[in-house]
Amino acid sequence: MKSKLASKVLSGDTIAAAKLISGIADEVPGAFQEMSHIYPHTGKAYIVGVTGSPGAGKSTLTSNLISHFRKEHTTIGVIAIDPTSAFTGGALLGDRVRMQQHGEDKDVFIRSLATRGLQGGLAKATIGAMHIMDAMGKDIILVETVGSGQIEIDITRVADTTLFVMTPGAEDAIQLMKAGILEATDIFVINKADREGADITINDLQTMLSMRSWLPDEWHPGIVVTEAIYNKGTTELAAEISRHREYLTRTGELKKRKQGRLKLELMETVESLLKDCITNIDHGEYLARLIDDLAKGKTDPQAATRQLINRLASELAQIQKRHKHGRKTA
Ligand SMILES: Nc1nc2c(ncn2[C@@H]2O[C@H](COP(=O)(O)OP(=O)(O)O)[C@@H](O)[C@H]2O)c(=O)[nH]1
Ligand SMILES: [Mg+2]
Repeated sequence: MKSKLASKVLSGDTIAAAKLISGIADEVPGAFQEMSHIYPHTGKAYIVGVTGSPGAGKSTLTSNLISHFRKEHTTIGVIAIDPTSAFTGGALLGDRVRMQQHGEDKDVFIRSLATRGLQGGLAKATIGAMHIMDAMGKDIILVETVGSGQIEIDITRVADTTLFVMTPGAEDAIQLMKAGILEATDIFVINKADREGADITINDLQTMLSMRSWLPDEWHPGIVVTEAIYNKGTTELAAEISRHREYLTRTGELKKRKQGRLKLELMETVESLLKDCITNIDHGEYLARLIDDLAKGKTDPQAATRQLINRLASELAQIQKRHKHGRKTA
């Protein structure tokens, strides 16, 4: 039983990989154990986040990028977490024909994660899917998400290169600034340039970027103009991604981003473990009592926290004991 799924994944079995990703999304305990066999094989893939409003053309661009990278024999993983175009009835990424073509390519592995019903599991499932595709040997992993706080995973904190896809007239300057998109984006894509107003959008964006102050050697986000439905601008976009990748490598920033990603994952794992542990003490009664005491003014959040930490320490010690015991008997 142990690591059966993981070894299948490592040998390139996509059905096993899909099963493991679902296992993580559903928080099946065995899935996390399988993951420990996956981790040693990770750390090589390059992560590209494709963000932007629904309908901006993220999926079409993603599909174009897949075709482009495949010509260079680069192997690809795709994780789609766009709730509006998540895969329904066999239509992947809203582009049935082209995606079906990629679907037959064994070097392209596409996985859609529906946001519905996943909640707590989404960030874990996304990171897990990334590790799995990485361990399967995918060179580049494209993660499509609506981004900017609409769902719980902030891809800009996870990706090596973050693309923000906008369309003429859709996003105004203030919105970009308010959402912090300007700082979080490595490459701006102005898609649907066949539509009116692309020039204005490019101008606005350039003005905004020129108002920012830059640190020496800081990356200046590129602007790439595309018409994804006509596959125009794909080569330029791929070139800009490579230019950013070279920049990250040259400056040592790539290593920092990877470490940031690991830190985020570690901290989130710790946080969810501790929260689970706290809510499970005495089947939830301990926490309920503590909240009751707070409500009655018998304690305050600081004192309650100290009390909680003491109790947590003994709970964790027991978990550790059980874990060690479990290991010996396994
Ligand atoms: N006019 C025009 N339409 C486009 C372009 N790129 C994508 N679309 C269309 O915009 C719609 C949304 O595209 P999609 O890739 O699903 O967007 P997503 O929701 O961001 O993934 C689809 O009907 C596409 O055919 C483009 O460059 N020009
Ligand atoms: Mg989409």
